[in-house]
Amino acid sequence: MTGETKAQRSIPVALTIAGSDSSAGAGIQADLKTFTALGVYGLTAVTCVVAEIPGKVSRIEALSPAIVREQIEVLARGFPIAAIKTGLLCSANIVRAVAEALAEFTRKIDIVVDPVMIATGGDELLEPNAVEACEKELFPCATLITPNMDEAARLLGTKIEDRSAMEHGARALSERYGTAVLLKGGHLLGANAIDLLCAKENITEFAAPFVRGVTTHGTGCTYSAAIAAGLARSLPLEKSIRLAKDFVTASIERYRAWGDVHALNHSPPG
Ligand code: PXL
Repeated sequence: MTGETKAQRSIPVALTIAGSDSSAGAGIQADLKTFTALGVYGLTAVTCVVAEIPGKVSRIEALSPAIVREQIEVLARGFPIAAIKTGLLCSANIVRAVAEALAEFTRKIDIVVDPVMIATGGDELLEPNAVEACEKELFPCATLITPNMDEAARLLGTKIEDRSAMEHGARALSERYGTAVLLKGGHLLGANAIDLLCAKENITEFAAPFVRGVTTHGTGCTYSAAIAAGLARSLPLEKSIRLAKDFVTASIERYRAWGDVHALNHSPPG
């Protein structure tokens, strides 16, 4: 027995609904490591299993929509879930099952939707007809959606090539889906990785030095999980994003390497 009090035992709970990445840099593995590092107890609802090594997806197998939904429903009955994130949902039927299961949480707890479509290595992860299901059924449940530039371009149907287009894009997506949008700029603007939050028509910028020469995947998963961890700890949205951005930047800077194989390092901050 440790000397922990009851209050110290009951840490905030966050749920990730995402795919399994066998290489453990992205997906539910990244989410769980992130939740743990940031002082949150992580629950998982697995949507699919991806056999991969960094940079190369070998095979994806989806689970049935029924088992995805059941994981969420039993967890919701058993735990005081304080925030949820979604990652790779794989198929339109899984998107619909998740949206149905999340309906009871909408506007009651924070839901961060990372609209994962394509892996960093370029492999398609989401079935094309699932994008429409996300737009119609899932995004309306979200507190925040976190597209990268490729995902935003796919949703908007136009390329985003400079900062003013980023701002325009973030506003357009926020208005269209009635939710806050964090548009992740990646290396678009040179030395800094700049993300723009559009929330209630206000734009806020989040910047960090762009870390070069590291071939990692899973930064998007880690970022959205870290935001959900902040929200689960009752931090405001902007503060959650700031801390999450610092955590992702540190995870890249402290990357693990085995020869040419690199992976994010999700150790606790500090
Ligand atoms: O980084 C996107 C991503 C999300 N989720 C899973 C993945 C990947 C990338 O490979 O495997 C499960």
